[in-house]
Amino acid sequence: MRLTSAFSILCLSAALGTAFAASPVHTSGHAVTLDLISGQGTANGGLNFNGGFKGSKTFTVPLGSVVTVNFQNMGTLAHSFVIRKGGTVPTDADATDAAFPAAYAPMKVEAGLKTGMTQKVTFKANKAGAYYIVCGVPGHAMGGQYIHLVISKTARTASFN
Ligand SMILES: [Cu+2]
Repeated sequence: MRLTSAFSILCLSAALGTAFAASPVHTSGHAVTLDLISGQGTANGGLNFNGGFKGSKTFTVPLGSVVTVNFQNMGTLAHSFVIRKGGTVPTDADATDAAFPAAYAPMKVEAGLKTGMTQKVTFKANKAGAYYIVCGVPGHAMGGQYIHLVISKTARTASFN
């Protein structure tokens, strides 16, 4: 019973934390949502995801998660995203680079989404490893618009750091 109570308090704290800190990740069983925001603020001249660029931020999700990406472009330029395999620093990305079916947006990755537009995609994170989230608008990856995504065998909840 004590464990159950502690867990309830943790969950309440997590819920409150989400409300106040606007965490971009949420985990509910195997379902994970990532609020991926391009052009959030002026970091790297707007060529960023959630304020991160050149790999300075990392989303982590548990292996086996069904990941829904709520993508929103808050920047002044058009942006897109592709989840592609980690390794060599990405210099570009298009839909054919996607590491999982549907792990990109919009359909015309190179054109991107205009300011204020949103798109939701869902994919199954069924291969553990290191990935990049990269903007596919020409020049943006070269300019540093990429962050990390880790699909983890050990993580129990999604996180953003
Ligand atoms: Cu971009």
